[in-house]
Amino acid sequence: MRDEKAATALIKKLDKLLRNKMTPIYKRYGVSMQNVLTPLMWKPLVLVIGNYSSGKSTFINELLDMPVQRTGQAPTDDSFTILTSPAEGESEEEIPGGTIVNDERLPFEPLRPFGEKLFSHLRMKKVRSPLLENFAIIDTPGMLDSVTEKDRGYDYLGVVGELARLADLIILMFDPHKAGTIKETYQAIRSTLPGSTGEDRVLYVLNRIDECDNVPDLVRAYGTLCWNLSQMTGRKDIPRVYLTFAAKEGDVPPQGVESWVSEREELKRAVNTAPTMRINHVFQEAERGVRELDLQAEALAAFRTGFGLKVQKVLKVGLFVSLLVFWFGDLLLKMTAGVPKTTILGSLISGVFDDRVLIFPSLAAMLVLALTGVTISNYMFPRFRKNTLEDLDSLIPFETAYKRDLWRRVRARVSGSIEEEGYKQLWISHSWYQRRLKKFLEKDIGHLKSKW
Ligand SMILES: Nc1nc2c(ncn2[C@@H]2O[C@H](COP(=O)(O)OP(=O)(O)OP(=O)(O)O)[C@@H](O)[C@H]2O)c(=O)[nH]1
Ligand SMILES: [Mg+2]
Repeated sequence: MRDEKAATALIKKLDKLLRNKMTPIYKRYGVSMQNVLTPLMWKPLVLVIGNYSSGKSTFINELLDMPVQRTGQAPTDDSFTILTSPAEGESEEEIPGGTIVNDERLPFEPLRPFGEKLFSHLRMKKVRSPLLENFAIIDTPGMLDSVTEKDRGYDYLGVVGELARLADLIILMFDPHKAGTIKETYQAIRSTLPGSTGEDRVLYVLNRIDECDNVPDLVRAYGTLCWNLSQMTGRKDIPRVYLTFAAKEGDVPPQGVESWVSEREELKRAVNTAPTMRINHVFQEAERGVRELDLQAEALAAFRTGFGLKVQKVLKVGLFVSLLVFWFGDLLLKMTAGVPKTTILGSLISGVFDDRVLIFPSLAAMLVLALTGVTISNYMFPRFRKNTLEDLDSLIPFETAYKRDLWRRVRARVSGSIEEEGYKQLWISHSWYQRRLKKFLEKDIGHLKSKW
């Protein structure tokens, strides 16, 4: 059954499953579950991003069929606006950024670290609209070029990245004037947009095509955009690009672009699929979170095994030397210093065994073993830790690009665990945790997914 009620019930189940089975493992690895749980909260999210004046707000107003957002030429809006419907009994209102990021019922807590400067550019508008009951839409300030981007006073791309992670559907809007001019910003966005797995959540739109002088002009703009997109996504294939324009009521579309009138409607229909996209997204996020943890466990397991192998070698030598010292140490001492009178071997050969001959060899052998231990903990381990940290990327093999992508996210966590709790990591059976995580992915999540 693929309706919204079923979707909500399934998401609740996933939330419960994650909390019940994953909490101890997240705790063990010192990772907050917030990242994996926040996308499960609240309602489906549609994020609209793109360069300034590309027509984002105009499109949203059209979608909602009311003039909610301000529109205008030149950069108009410098705020992130979350549009949603008021709950039953609530009235239409505007909520400031500071309140939004601190509201535990909303998934925007990850924006808190971006600080006051962002909060003054963040708000929620509760507007009565049937569409907004199904999902929330986030209108964003248009991208400027990468240089001016730095003047905003907060990390704009960081915020966009965080919202993109939360969003179930992302509309990336361009316009013909700027299809090729701000490549740098697009590239920066690339690193914040969801990894390759999330690209199906992005709808690419070339808007305002009515402003192209003629069809060749449009083809040129489309070509430029595609080229930039391929640079940005690293994909060889060209994603579908919706070619749209805002038709004013009663207006006859300019000659040449009539053939694309229906694309605007198609885009709107695609936006309406956000609630069903949400299920895929939510599962993707949950799986990714668990896979990240698995990768962290794999890396720490490799750290543990690598050190174990080194320790084994040194221990073997230490043990060998301590045996030598045990059997022959007293003999050597007798030959050089004249004491002790009776050696362990001499006592054995003579057949008159005296327990006291064991004292010196045992103490000496223990001293060698203790020295081996000190060498391992005071010299070998710090060195091994330092070398591992310096060459962290070769700790584990990366068979797939996906794994490398995940690694980028967990690298800092692994490095932190090794640096701060390196010793502790040696005593944890990471492979046991890995087995549990794999079982969770395959059995538990797999089973739940099959119900959709
Ligand atoms: N010709 C034409 N003009 C459009 C179209 N869409 C929007 N506009 C106009 O372009 C201007 C900018 O539109 P907005 O919707 O404010 O653009 P925006 O992307 O929200 O801009 P910022 O909020 O500043 O980033 C407005 O004057 C709109 O009326 C379109 O498809 N064709
Ligand atoms: Mg706008």
